[in-house]
Amino acid sequence: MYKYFKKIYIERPEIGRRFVIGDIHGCYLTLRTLIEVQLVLTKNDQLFLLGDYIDKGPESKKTVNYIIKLIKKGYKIYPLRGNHEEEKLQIAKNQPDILPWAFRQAKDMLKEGKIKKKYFEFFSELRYYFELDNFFLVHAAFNFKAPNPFEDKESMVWLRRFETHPQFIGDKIIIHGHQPRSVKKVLKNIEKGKKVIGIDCGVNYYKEHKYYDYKKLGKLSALNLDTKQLYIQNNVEVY
Ligand SMILES: [Mn+2]
Repeated sequence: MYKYFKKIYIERPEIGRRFVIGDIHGCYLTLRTLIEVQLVLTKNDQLFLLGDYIDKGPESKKTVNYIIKLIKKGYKIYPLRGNHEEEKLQIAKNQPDILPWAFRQAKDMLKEGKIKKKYFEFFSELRYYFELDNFFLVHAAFNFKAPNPFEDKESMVWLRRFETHPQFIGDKIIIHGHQPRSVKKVLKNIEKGKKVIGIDCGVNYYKEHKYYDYKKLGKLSALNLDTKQLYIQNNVEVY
């Protein structure tokens, strides 16, 4: 169904721009605002998504439907797999009886206790990483201790490590999500020319939280890979 997901190496578009958006976590209105108002995405552009489309925020199903709809309309969308999608597939395979619990924040993505076909197929076809001319894109990180980091799928969705490895990566910059950080920190890393750049600005951490400083988070960001401009969208969800 989503055949072009099969490609790992994605060539630069002829005339369009290239954007990457980090963890969306059910923030459908925020995503739409970022894409339609700020980026004003066109069908010439490429848009890479770093995974974690569901949970935490209010609109998991709408978020995934929106992504699928953009793809069907002919937008060049390249979605990666996050740990939240990976986890749901694993549960469907190994412990289907706990699916209602796993989807407690996205109940309408289930039908009779199973993941609806549309979403099961979409999750199943998500790639773990993309390679571009100057970049590697991944949800979490690469495990450079593995014999072949590109085959260590679990690490690509779960690992929390921020390092590069010229032997595997060469000069390319790794762009990832998975761990929220402040806009200030993201901008600093871009400016310093860091080889690993996390762009998850914790869109759901917009109010007091045990671990995260919500005053610095609660944003969804998009990075233009070529100009390095960072677009910041505040959380606009209705909870
Ligand atoms: Mn994650």
